[in-house]
Amino acid sequence: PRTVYLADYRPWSHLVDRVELCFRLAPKGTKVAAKLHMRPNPAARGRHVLRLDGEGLRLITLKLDGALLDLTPDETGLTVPADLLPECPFLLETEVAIDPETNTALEGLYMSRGMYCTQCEAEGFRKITFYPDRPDVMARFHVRIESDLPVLLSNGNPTASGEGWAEWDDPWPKPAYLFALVAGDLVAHRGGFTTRSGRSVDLAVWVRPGDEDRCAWAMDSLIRSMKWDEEVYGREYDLDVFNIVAVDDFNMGAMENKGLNIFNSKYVLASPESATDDDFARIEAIIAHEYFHNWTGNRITCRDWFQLCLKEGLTVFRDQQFSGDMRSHAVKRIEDVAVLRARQFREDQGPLAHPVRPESFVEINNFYTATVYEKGAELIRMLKTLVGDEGYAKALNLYFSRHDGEAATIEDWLKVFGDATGRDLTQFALWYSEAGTPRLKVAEAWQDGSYTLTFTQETPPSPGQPVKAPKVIPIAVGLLNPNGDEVLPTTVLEMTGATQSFRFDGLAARPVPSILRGFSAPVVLERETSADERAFLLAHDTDLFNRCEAGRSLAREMLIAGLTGGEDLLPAWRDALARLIRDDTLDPAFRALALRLPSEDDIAQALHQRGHTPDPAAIHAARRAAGDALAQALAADLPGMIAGLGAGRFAPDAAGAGRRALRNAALALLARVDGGAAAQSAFAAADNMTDQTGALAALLDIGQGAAELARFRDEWGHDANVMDKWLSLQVALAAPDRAAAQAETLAADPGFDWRNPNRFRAVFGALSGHHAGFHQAGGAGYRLLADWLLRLDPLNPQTAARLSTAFETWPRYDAARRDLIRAELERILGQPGLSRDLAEMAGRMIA
Ligand code: B3K
Ligand code: ZN
Repeated sequence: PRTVYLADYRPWSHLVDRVELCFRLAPKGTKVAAKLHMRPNPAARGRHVLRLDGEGLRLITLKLDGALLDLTPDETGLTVPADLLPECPFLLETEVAIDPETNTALEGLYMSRGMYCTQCEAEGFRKITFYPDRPDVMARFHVRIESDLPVLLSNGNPTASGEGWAEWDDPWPKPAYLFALVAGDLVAHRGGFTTRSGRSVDLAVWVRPGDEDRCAWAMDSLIRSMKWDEEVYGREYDLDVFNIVAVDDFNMGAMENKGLNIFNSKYVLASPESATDDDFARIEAIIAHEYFHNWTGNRITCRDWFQLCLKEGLTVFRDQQFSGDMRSHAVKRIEDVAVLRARQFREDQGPLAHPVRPESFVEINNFYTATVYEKGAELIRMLKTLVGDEGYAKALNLYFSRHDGEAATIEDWLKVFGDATGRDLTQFALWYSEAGTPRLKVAEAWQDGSYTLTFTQETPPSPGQPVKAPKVIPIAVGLLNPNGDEVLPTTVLEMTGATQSFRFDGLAARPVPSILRGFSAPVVLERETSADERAFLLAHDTDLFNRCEAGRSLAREMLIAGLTGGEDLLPAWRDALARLIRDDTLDPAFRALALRLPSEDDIAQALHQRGHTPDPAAIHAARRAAGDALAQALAADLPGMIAGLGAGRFAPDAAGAGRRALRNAALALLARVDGGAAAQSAFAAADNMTDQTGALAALLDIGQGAAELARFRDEWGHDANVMDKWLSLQVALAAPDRAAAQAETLAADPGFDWRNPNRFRAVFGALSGHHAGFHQAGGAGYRLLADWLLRLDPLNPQTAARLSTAFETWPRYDAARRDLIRAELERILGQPGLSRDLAEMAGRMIA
């Protein structure tokens, strides 16, 4: 397979002014007729052949300005020789046949339980018709759909419809990856929104009959997103309709097709009975994310796929801001950083590390990563910190006015910031081109009322990038007095050198520093300090993020010390945490987060960073022992706490969610000491999914819950998305030596539809997330995952490739485990007919 390089970018030979598409839908032999109104691209000087992408298309007719052409497509497309092409506008017409019924890859036009739908990003449109399938070719689309199905949707505004057909027109030029079509027997949950300039927009969430009572939250989230983008970014919606469709078979979360967002049904449908607080929060965030793409992604799109972070990093940042505004900024930040570390730091430290803007790929779908998305969002956050809120607002306004209707690059983006704020961003640009997570070391000096912080930065090598330059790092710092008063409020230090000192004068006593407040940069902070000081910050820091961070680092040091024969920090951690948990003045959501121990994978990551080889079984045991110790210390408080946080009517708001989170965390602790009695009654009494799964998890965690599992299945057996929780929990909470067997048993059930990505992820995503289970000595977890990846790959390469990242951490482990993983990766690579997706991933991991 061919490697594509950023350096090879050239504009396309032609421009497409208008596209007319006609679909005659059939499960087998859907006919797609396309009229492409084109002309030579003045930016691509000289005469060129016309190369159209196309995969798996049966060409029926091909006409140039009305005359039949006799050309034969190759495996990847169709070439019209230069001497046949006029040097003025012309019309190219094609008709092709495709079979949505047999499209199991869920890319292009496919079927999901009787409905037709599409997924074109990144390069799926070429599976629908011959076309220049690249984001810098933007065209206006008119679409006609012919089908007996009652609901026929596409992008833009509806223009006409009749018995068995409908037509749609999208006035906004767009790249092909934003094309969408849906046809099915669907019902709408309707709503409306009037934009601030007075455009009235018809909103609809389309679902299968029977699901319409679970759409209210998605609609509510959409309306709040539309309003927020007007108020905060000055961005208005630009069509008469906005449609969202829920689809059961979907490779990712959702897709921002112009005016017609298509969602994994898991991220649309919610009721208190069927969805947890986390589900509600995620639905809100994803609805917002896809809606925000209308400006950051659709109106301004990417010149090429290397610029993916231009739309994704920015849109993730925008959805994070939105969720923070809707809920709590501190809680949201703590959660986002936890995800960043668990997924992006992990990726950045392994064989799959790549820059936020990669420079080559084999399969672009493999680059929809935590680095592009989450680290991409961190870069926007840092830019905003560096130029200030006002500078950011100015830059964004300039971005929207300068690049509206264009396909832009990271250079364009940074130039906008330079022009709007006068700042030189040359050094900042390194964040986009260099992979790896910088390590930030801190040294302190105290003399005569002067306190000096000296920082040293170093970014470890990553594949293809042995040497890294110093980056500009915004370090938000505050200083506290020994009595807990803040003597220096949050101040942003700008580090640009490899080593740099900052002095604070006129202090009465040696302060306690609170460094990297709000996680002001995506770096690993390496600061050696005492457990006492961490406990002090956990009790006093005015920055809630760092307050939680103090608890997390205390727990991490405690676990690492225990595992490497260091000092026993368990009592210090346990007592500090117990004090915090009992503090009723603190937001329950915050306390629930502070209670969370670092995950086993995080501990393994930290051990590896410090030159130790992680032992998964020992990590598991140490983490459990710490939980047990905390449970014992709090045993007398827990029943009262649980009762005090109880019930009330369910509302999916942040306050209620925080109370339930703390209550369920307390329940899980109590289960460790009461044998599960409280969790059993909580399960029986639960009237919402958060409490139902919370209690079930508490029971499974102590090796109980068989009766509750059966009751859960009786109640929810009809709802596959809810049953995914049932599957995941059983794997995620299995004893380490049982996890692989548990996954295997669940997957062997004849009712288990492993072809559905949600099902596959529910079982095998949970297995790879079970650190001690997946890395069980002997390699049963590795073998099982590889077996199933090989089974899924021929049907759905994208999802198989994505789940293969379970193996990316192999360099951390002992020789035996490394050999076992390598053997599985080699077995995968040796599979005849392996997809380009999985081949690229396995190849990069083994290299
Ligand atoms: N842009 C899509 C992701 C497409 C993934 C293609 N493999 C969803 C999103 O980021 O909003
Ligand atoms: Zn996105």
